Amino acid sequence: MYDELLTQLSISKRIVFFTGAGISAESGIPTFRGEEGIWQKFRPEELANFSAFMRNPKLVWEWYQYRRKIVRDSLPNPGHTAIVDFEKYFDVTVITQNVDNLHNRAGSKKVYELHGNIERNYCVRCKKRFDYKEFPDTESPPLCDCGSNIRPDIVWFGEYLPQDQFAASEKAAEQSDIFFVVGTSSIVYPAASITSIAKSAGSFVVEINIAETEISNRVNLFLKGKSGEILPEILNQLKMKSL
Ligand code: BJW
Ligand code: ZN
Repeated sequence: MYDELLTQLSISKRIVFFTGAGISAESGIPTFRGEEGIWQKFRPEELANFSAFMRNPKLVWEWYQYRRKIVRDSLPNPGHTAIVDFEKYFDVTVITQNVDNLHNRAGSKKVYELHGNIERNYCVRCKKRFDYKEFPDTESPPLCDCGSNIRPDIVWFGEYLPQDQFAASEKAAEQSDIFFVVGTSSIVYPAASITSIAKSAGSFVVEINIAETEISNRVNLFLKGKSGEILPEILNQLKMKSL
């Protein structure tokens, strides 16, 4: 069923999985856009930028506490675990836009986080870092010793991505033999530009998504369906081939 892909895999060493909210949808974590997306209920301009946080820290903090609860009650799904299993055959890098920490919890070894991690916080002024477990039930945003608000370690709109994570992602994309784009609408920049870097460097780009996106007509292979079903299936076929 995936003959072309299996042939490519047989001559590949370095594989990148570039993931978005869709890979965690089957873990019960809502995506951002689309009919079931969280932006249908909550307005990004009120919640996902620094001025909104400074205007109404309580509202934004509460929203993240609510999201943290969903994440903590979720488990990695077969899509996340298939990516871990690919490590048995390839040098695997995960570049994720997700903040849910599920790739790390699944056991992936090399994970670059482009948009932060909901499990972490830091002080808006002195940048001291805090784990969310330090304030599990706090409804209002806690204050740092320096007197300033502590915020979630999430990259909001208009903010720069962590430079070390972005630079390492660009390098991994350039060096990849196969670049999987999994469960992302590919509309948020600069993260989405990583796919173009891979493509320009000659990587074989495979998109896995339940629906066509901005980039579907530019990839080498588009596989329509759930990542939690397609990724384990690719892995199964790979195992059969290498037996
Ligand atoms: C499945 C599936 C299944 C479902 N299996 N598939 C115009 C105005 C304002 C800003 C801009 C602008 N033009 C460009 C910008 C910049 C902006 C941007 O890109 N905006 C676009 C939306 C237009 N970017 C930024 O602001 C970035 N920073 C920046 O540019 O800095 C430079 C700068 C500095 C100073 C001044 C100005 C510029 C930062 C972007 C940070 C994004 N942050 C968020 C987090 C929000 C907060 C939170 O989490 O609480 O990151 S936004 C949100 O989108 C989140 C995600 O990581 C990101 C990407 O979303 P993703 O993962 O693709 O999810 P969805 O929902 O879009 O798609 C899910 C997909 O899965 C769908 O395709 C489904 O079909 C699929 N799917 N189930 C497989 N089972
Ligand atoms: Zn501080």
